[in-house]
Amino acid sequence: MVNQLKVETAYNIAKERYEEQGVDTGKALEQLAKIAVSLHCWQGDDVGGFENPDAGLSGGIAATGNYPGKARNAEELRKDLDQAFRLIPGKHRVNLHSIYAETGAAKVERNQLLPQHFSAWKDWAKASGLGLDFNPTCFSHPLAADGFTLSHRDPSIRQFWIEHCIACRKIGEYFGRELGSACVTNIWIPDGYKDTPFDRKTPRTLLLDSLNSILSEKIDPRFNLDAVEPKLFGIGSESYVVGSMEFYTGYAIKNNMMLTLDSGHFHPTETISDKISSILLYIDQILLHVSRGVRWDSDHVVTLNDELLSIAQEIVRTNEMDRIHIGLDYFDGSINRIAAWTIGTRNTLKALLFALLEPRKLLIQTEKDGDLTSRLAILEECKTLPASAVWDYYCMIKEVPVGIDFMKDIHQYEKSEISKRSK
Ligand code: RNT
Ligand code: ZN
Repeated sequence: MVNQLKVETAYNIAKERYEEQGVDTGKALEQLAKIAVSLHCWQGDDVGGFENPDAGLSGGIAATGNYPGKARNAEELRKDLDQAFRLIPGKHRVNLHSIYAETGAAKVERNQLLPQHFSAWKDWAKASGLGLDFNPTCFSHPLAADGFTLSHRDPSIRQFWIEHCIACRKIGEYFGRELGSACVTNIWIPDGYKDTPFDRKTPRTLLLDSLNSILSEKIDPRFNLDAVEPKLFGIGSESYVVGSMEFYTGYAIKNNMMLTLDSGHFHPTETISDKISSILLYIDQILLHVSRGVRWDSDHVVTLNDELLSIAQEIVRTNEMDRIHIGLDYFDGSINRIAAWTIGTRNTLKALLFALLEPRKLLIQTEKDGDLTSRLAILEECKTLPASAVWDYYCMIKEVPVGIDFMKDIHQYEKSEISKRSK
């Protein structure tokens, strides 16, 4: 166990160091406590869902690894999320996909899904004080088998997915109304071609049409907020993705809705951090899917790397925290899945804290004065200020494990719960 007195002593020294820079660590912690991160339920079972345990994952995304003991049903998944939340400081949200419906013994088609199929999730969220977010699942389904959904050339297949997305918006509305916190319902589709298409325009025209049908019914934004998520390429859609960045940016601006920026969805050297300040000039709110791309995969566990720090800095420096929704989106089946949630979420919060500890006033003034030498010097010094002491203290006061101690709880849970699950 980490010694509490040591954590406090280190914090007090750090507090003084930050004060010298004009930074109030107490205020930074207050601000951090207000930020909710939406944990993606799908890390808990490798994007499997409960519709059909034997159906594979499709849509150009892949979860690899066979770490034992993944959640086999909603109860286990909620139990695992509860465990992760015991290790993550603050109050957060959970992001669900439609394949996590609980339909009992009945087979319910995706276009027939109703709020009642998510009432257990809602009850659980309510009891734990969590907000919920939602996603239509336009993949891992026979009608998505050829790689097209909302932009399919067959009108009946397109209609099925339109109806699915409409059903999902209503479920989002139900979550928002029941939980008193707007649900973000995010549409991502895998549609695209492996090889160079001749006609890039037709599928985009069809997608535009489908989105118009899905969104034609207005829903109170206090309950449901709609988002669309672009992507550059997927596995099997390397040459062309219908829902590209330009397509959805245009759509979101024109239709006054949210744009989702997934950090794994761009060219390997292209970052989402630099997009935030521009997009916020034209779009009211954005949803982030914080992830980590590695070569062709867009969904590795989030680590405390330069891009995560830059994303957090942009969220804080733009001073638009209320307009930026932060969600996570990665899936790793090769490690303990609760640890994957915990590590990625703690990293995201840590990065936000580091950004909140920047000497904002000083840097704004320095930049205004045109003193670019000092700006560089200050930014570099900031990197090694004792932010970790502030983080440890935050974990302590939020009553979650300090430092690597969280792994003890993970090992314990592994023994008492996960190891007992058979395949
Ligand atoms: C896929 C998108 C999408 C999915 C989830 C499961 O590249 O990022 O957000 O990861 O919907
Ligand atoms: Zn995503």
